[in-house]
Amino acid sequence: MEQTFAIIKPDAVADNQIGGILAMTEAAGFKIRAMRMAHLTRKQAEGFYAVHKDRPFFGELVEFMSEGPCVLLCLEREDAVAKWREVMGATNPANAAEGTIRKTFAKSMGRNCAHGSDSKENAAIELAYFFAGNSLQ
Ligand code: IDP
Ligand code: MG
Repeated sequence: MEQTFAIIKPDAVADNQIGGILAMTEAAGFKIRAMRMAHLTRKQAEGFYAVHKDRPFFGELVEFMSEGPCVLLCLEREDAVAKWREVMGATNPANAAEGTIRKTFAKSMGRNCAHGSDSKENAAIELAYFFAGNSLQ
């Protein structure tokens, strides 16, 4: 069974959308294998999104991801990485398909309510970044 890493981002937590997003997650066949709330420091957000450090939106992204608490998740199902990207929808909610999490809850390209790993390799790296030593993995 495959695992992926997901975040319910600070915009969705602030807007009381944790339950709605988790309901859609479970309805899509994911098992929640690990979950905790965290208020990321700027350093943690910078480290997590280091791949984007040269992009023009990096400062805004780090600011957003550390503005309030988020929910960190280890999700499991068959084909979890690709399936979570599908259930989450496109980065820009304006382009996300009907019924996806981002279409349902996200407000903008930047404040887009959820994160999902983009490959199995990155899922392993991201899970280790936030759930190192967790026995549920
Ligand atoms: P993804 O989250 O769908 O994988 P990425 O391209 O990896 O999208 O971008 C990471 C995050 O950076 C996005 O989820 C979004 O929060 C933010 N982001 C991406 N592009 C922009 C942009 O053009 N303006 C502002 N924020 C952006
Ligand atoms: Mg990405």
